[in-house]
Amino acid sequence: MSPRIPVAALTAALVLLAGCGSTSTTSATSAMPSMTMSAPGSAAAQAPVSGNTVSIQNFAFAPASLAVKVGTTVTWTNADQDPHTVVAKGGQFKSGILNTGAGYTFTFTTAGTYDYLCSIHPFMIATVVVSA
Ligand code: CU1
Repeated sequence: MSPRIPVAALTAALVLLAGCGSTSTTSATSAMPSMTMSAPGSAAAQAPVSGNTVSIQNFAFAPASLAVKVGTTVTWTNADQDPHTVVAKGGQFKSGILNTGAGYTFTFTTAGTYDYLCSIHPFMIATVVVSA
């Protein structure tokens, strides 16, 4: 059994959303996706892919699990027509809103597993695995 996404993290993201956009307030409270994350092949279940770029496309991060060495600068690029963000669940990094074609970079200086999501679409989850 792999650990599931903490509901608290999703809730926090939804609360953040509600704070900056009144239109989503009602849906945020009524549409808690607590037990609906059983889609086949969740982000955590996929084998990490080596590289230093992540594409944001079709409301997903690709690869969903990226493997890098300490010191690697990872670049995310939004290839969708909709804006997205890149936000570490643990707070280690946080992009602004990335419109179509916009990018964000972060250099990983500490080994570890970094779960992140798009704060606009909290169902968009992915992981960067940083090794020494
Ligand atoms: Cu998004």
